[in-house]
Amino acid sequence: MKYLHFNILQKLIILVTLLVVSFVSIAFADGHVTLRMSTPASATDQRSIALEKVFAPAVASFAKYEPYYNASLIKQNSELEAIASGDLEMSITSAQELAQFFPEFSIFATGYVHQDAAHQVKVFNDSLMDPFKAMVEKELGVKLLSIMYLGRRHVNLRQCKDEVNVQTPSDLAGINLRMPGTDAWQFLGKALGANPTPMAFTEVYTALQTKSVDGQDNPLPTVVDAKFYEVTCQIALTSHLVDLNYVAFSKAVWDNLNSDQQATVQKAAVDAAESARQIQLQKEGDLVAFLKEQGLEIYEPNLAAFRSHVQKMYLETDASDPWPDGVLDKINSLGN
Ligand code: KDO
Repeated sequence: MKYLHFNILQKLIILVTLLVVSFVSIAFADGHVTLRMSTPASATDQRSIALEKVFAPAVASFAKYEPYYNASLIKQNSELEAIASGDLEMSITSAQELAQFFPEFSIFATGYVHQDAAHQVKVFNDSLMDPFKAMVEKELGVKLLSIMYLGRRHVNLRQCKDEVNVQTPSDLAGINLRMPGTDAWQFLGKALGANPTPMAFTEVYTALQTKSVDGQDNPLPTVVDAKFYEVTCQIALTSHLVDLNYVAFSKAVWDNLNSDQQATVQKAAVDAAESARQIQLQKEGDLVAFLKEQGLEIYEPNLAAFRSHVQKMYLETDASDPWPDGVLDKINSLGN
């Protein structure tokens, strides 16, 4: 009997081939690819609803959409690694998460850069995004299919206005403001004048309730969806970040779809984002009244003071060093 002898390189090639073949065949069981989507968002968040109602039915002839909410499959900020290693097919990711791998992405996570939902879409569809998208695809194996609108983030505190009256960044001195746990988020918290505390989204309600933080920042629809209004007293409408998430999709899965299926996935992601954006915008307008009825104090601080302080913090420190030349001007030129 003859035995086959392989050198280390040949063994590695065989192992990688086996892994890829088994991954692809698992992912394509029953002729349908399974698209596991993990997010810290709840099932009632508009982005989750749009993906279920718009994305999933559009791809149903060849893909089974399998959502996991409240970070129940993959913890917040680890989704991109999970897609890269084949443990996940989809996520709703942030520029702050991408900045962990590619510091240039922090430009899209910077306070007072995006002006509104329409500006975000223009920026995402402009050729300025091409090198950013190509880098993520090549180096992480993740495709950014569309841009979702999370909303304008505001400062939401446990303390009432008679205790903390937020007019300028100096009023946030010493305030323990929960921010998500990546560098780009923490820097934004500092730029607002607060003392940022890193924490996963799923822990925020309890942290507010037990007073282990003073506040958090999120758009109004999130404040309502996560019921933060039950454990806070005021919202200062700082609008410090017109927040976005990208629909992230596995490149390995994409490459195994035919061109019609790819076009269907692409369109479904854009349509889902558009549907969620319209509802989110409507909610942002409507929810002020609801939150006031719940007893929250809602007011606009000195926005010029916040904007100039935040912009100065980015431009006058090394936070803006990774931004490629000319991109900020290009983003600004696409706004009003
Ligand atoms: C949050 O952790 O505050 C945040 O709003 C950050 C977003 O990028 C996004 O991850 C979001 O949480 C989750 O989708 C939950 O809404």
